[in-house]
Amino acid sequence: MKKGVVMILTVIIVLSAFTLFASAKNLSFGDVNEDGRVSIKDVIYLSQHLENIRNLSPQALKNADVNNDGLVNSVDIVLLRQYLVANYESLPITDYVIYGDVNEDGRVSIKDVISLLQYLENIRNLSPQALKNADVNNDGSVDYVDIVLLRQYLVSTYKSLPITDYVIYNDSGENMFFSLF
Ligand SMILES: [Ca+2]
Ligand SMILES: [Ca+2]
Ligand SMILES: [Ca+2]
Repeated sequence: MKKGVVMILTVIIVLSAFTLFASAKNLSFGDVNEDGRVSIKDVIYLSQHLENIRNLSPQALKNADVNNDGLVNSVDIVLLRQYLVANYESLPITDYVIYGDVNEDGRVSIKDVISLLQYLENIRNLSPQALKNADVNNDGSVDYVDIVLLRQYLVSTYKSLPITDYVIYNDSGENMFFSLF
């Protein structure tokens, strides 16, 4: 090989190695406190940021978007916690379900029952992620059975989600849901 060609190849290889390094640095999902690790400290930093008691650098904000959806919010905290207890193997986490979190605020509350009711009554649309979360019994469809089970979960009839072992003595769950109120 000619010396000139070798030189050009060397430059290309060095440059591509540098690019790899640079992009690796940009993809530090979960490393909110920028210490090069993903740990409980990152959950704390992210919580503090969302409570407006800590500012994050632009890089830290990118790292904090654990599900890579362009938003930094409570959902990222939920997923970061789950990652730390080894429910997920890698970051970012783009394929996930937070059962019951229909309004996508990272919590399961009465607000989710309301969002689901509005969806079932055709007065509100749900995102694809919200629809996954809304399938509380994990049967592939979002209907009144899910809202009955979600309501029961909130009054502690069930301890965890999804609820796959249950009995509802009504075909659709619709009458049962309205009888709960
Ligand atoms: Ca996010
Ligand atoms: Ca919620
Ligand atoms: Ca369902």
